[in-house]
Amino acid sequence: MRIHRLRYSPYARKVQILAELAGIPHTVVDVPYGDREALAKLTGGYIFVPVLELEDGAVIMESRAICEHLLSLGKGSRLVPEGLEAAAWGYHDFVDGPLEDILFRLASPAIREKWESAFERALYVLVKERKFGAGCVDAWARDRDVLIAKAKKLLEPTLRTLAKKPFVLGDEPTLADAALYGQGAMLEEGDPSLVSAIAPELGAFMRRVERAVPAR
Ligand SMILES: N[C@@H](CCC(=O)N[C@@H](CS)C(=O)NCC(=O)O)C(=O)O
Repeated sequence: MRIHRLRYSPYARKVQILAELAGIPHTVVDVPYGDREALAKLTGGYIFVPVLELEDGAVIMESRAICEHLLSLGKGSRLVPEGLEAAAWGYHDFVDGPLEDILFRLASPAIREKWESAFERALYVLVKERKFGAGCVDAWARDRDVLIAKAKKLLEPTLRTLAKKPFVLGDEPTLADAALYGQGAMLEEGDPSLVSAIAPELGAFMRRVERAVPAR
């Protein structure tokens, strides 16, 4: 099984940590941002990440569908405990929706600077500006403090839970933690100081999730 990803993608990092937490053997393929020829050939034209490539050559696109597949394998089912389905998927959807909507804006100016080539930086900005309007990445850089305040507000209940429990739904990691981890990984990929600017506890949570990955 191969997970095709961009390092900064919160959805890709979510499915990667989910596979790791579930103990599902896999290889990570880093897609060059400016050259997605192989990915397009593999998928028949879909050039977003993550993409999960199965042993038989089948591909699964869309991170939610990839999570569903991973959860159906091996120890995956433990990551959505019986009776907590609504909480686990509901939190997952909150993270991938409203939370991501704030955090990707916060991370984007720093991620732009991380691309190696001028072409990749330009492509990254083009993709964002086509959707959010001219100058949006620069505007998000200026709005950093406002975005951090919004992120703090959205994460307030999560942080209250994490002050009492190691993971979002209690004592063991679940799909909910994988989703939140993916967002933290995106922020750290851009600028690690963003995580502590939102809350130092978030960084501690990230390391706790990594330590929860079973040894191979
Ligand atoms: N709904 C999709 C979203 C996938 C998506 O938007 N991926 C982004 C990275 S987070 C991407 O591939 N962007 C490519 C680009 O910016 O050109 C999922 O959950 O997998």
